[in-house]
Amino acid sequence: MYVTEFYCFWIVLFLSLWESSLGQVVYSVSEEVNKGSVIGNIAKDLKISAQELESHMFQIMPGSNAKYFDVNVKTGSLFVKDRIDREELCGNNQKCALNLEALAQNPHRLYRLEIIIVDVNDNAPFFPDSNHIVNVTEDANIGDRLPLPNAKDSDVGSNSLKDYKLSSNEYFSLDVHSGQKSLSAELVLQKALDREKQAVIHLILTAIDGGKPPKSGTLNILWEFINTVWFACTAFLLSQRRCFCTLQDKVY
Ligand SMILES: [Ca+2]
Ligand SMILES: [Ca+2]
Ligand SMILES: [Ca+2]
Repeated sequence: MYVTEFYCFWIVLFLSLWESSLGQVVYSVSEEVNKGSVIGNIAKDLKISAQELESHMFQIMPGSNAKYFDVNVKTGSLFVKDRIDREELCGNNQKCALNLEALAQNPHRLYRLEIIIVDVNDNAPFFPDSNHIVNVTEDANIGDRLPLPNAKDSDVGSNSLKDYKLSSNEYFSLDVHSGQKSLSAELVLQKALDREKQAVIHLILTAIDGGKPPKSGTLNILWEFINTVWFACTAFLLSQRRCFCTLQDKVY
């Protein structure tokens, strides 16, 4: 049978059987389970015997989701036959459900199955870049805020990004904001900066998800001071195409 004829056969059969479909059976299975994992016993749930499954040539109908599941007609077990990656199938959608049709013949019966894919915490939060360099003058005021890059987490619900933590330091506190779809963080200056005392400040921002156990990702934040005189001279150079200054800190 040619491929097009094969699919036409199934489409016609599907349409003719739609009215005789027998409700829907709902299962759930965690993503990333091993191939061969049993989701449920379809014979028991459809209230038919395993022997009838075999004699009525019970089978999962072809379709985009059929590659993930199969039925053992000798036992009635509905099992996983390919890797199920919730993130690939459903992205950020909170609900992830795959629909299947199963067919028994002589007499023809169509069964609809819904398989809910349960998220597992298989992704750690991550930042787009692992390093973040901040250039700042030491004239920054206490209370000044600096937004930080947002972390992302491909999981959903409680397995997604839940909090940020900042490494212990004497200059900055962390202010975390919860939006509808994202969690962001800002550094807030708590103590006057002094380049002579500490030329470089290295902080680590950790993004943590709500999984059990939680996963995390880190961002290295490096503060580098811009000399205020050099900063002013650079501006002058750009506008006047000339600059006469020395690189002395805080000289006006
Ligand atoms: Ca996954
Ligand atoms: Ca996660
Ligand atoms: Ca996941």
